[in-house]
Amino acid sequence: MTVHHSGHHQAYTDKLNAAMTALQAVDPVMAALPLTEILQKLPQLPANLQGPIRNNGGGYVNHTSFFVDWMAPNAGGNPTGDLATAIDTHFGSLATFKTQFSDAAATVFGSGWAWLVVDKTVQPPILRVTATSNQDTPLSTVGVIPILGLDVWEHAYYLKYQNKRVAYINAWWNVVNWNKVGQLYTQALQ
Ligand code: MN3
Repeated sequence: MTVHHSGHHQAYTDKLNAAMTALQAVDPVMAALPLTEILQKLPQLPANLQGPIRNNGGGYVNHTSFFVDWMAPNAGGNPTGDLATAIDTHFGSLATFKTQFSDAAATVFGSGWAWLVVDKTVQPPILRVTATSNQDTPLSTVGVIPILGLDVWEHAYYLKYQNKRVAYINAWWNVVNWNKVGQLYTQALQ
């Protein structure tokens, strides 16, 4: 976790800051928007900055949420309240959801993420599992709000789990901070 945070996450942050400085110089109006909005307007950015902001901006937002919100010591267990009800409604059961999510994480080819998102592009909103490649983020789609994500880049697990991604995924369920995920679920619906 220390290497992941102070090494990999920091590198995305530093490179994003450099790209934002470059954007500020050519399009200060765009550069003043929240990062999520900038990621939703990638095609409007200067061509030379689209890749750096997509990769490092995505890396920044994915890791910021991932580290700060979604894991906690002595966590795990089961979701409660409205989130638990919603998982049962949209997936049938918690076990089915966990299987779908774990499968999505295990089958990302190369580097990427698995996600539980609130999809507000349909009404009423639904919960669904999805995956992204590299540092692409669900937040780049207007109306799609990730409330839980799992980093399956090898940099997330190679020190402890070597090539055993599935063992890492299975262990990760023991540190999921369901209280926070429940709060994000409630916020996403507002
Ligand atoms: Mn990572």
